Amino acid sequence: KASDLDSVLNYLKHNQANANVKYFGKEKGKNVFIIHLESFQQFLIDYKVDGKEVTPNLNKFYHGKHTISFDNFYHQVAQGKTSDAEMMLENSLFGLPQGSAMVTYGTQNTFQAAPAILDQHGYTTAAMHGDVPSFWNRENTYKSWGYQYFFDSNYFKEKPSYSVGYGLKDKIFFKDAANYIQQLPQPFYAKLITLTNHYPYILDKQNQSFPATKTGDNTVDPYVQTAHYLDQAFGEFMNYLNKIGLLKNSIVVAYGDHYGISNNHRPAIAQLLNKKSINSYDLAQFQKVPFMIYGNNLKGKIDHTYGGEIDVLPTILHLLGIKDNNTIQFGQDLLSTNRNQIVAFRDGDFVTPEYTVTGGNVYLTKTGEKITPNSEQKKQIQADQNHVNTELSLSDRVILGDLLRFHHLDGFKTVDRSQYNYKPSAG
Ligand code: GP9
Ligand code: MN
Repeated sequence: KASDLDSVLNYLKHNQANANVKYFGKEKGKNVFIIHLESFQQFLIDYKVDGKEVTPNLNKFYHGKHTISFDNFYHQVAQGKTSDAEMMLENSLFGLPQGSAMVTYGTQNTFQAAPAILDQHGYTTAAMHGDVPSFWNRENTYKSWGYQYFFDSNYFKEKPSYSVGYGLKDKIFFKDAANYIQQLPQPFYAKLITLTNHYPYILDKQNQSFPATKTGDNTVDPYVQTAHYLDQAFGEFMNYLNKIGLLKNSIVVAYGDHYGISNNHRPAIAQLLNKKSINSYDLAQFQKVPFMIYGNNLKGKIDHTYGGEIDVLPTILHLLGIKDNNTIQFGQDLLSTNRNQIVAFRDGDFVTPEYTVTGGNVYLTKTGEKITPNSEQKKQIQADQNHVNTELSLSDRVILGDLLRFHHLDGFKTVDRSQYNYKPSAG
């Protein structure tokens, strides 16, 4: 019922971070690229194998003169993996504890998603991905989110040699996507979801230009090879954007959606990180993914704030100078100066600048030291835990109860799904 929304609104009233005046509207009117780096973890940044950088292009981007990069940014996905990341990034709502919210609720629910918000601010909106449109129920969910265009695998050239692992190779994907992008009226919001760096990290011989790691774990060792390939594809795409003059009037947001190496591979992870063994603190750290925003009005830096995927939407909207008109967002602008910096994992564990609470243990985040909290620490940790539990359960309530259908706003028009059709026209 409509009144269920009250507790959500009340919570958000007390948990929203102010925009930072230094950044609000700094990139107003720019095109927006969201580059979804499949299974890309933070540890890959500046990582070397045999003395060679795995991802030289992303490293350059990460450290760029006009890139704000975050080094305490965590993925927050559960079983919905990519789809959970998409849900958080574009709605600032958490995925569900089980299954995929896009699959179960994407077709029916009302949303206040990034594409719809930006559409209503004059943006053209498009999602691009080299997999079939039914995967994660994107073909329906994207309509509910207000995407004007969805260029799925039907829009990309097909040839057996163009595909590896899950689908279209990233280099071909970016090349073909560029053709569609050039036809989009500006300003546009374009999301490109990559694919090649996906478990089990298969790459054809001709594209293997990087040595595998040598942990002896077969599902881990080729990870750096597909990551290297993704990096090359990203580099080519950025060069192209620069060459055709699109880069200077765009912001480029690049992020890793979730881990590529799961917690089942502790011995291999230990070897990769050059550690004797791995505990649950290390595994929590290992859930960091890169989050980077390029914009030529931004002064590059590494920002150490603690945050995660839930925080992306308010961050981007504020950079674009868009007041969100009180759409429901559980995240906090990463550039705000009054953030709470409590990063919730979907299972209720969490990380703050002080404490990492995971698997029933408490660690000091800065040192990794395991502690038995004293009464004062206990109080703080309990308060943080309550915050995490509340935000997760309220976000779930929004999705499970389809509460956004009751949330009418002056500045936001509800999306009419029937207006969208992503089928390529015949011929
Ligand atoms: C499939 C791709 C992979 O289209 O996005 O999803 P994942 O397995 O990473 O959730
Ligand atoms: Mn994924």
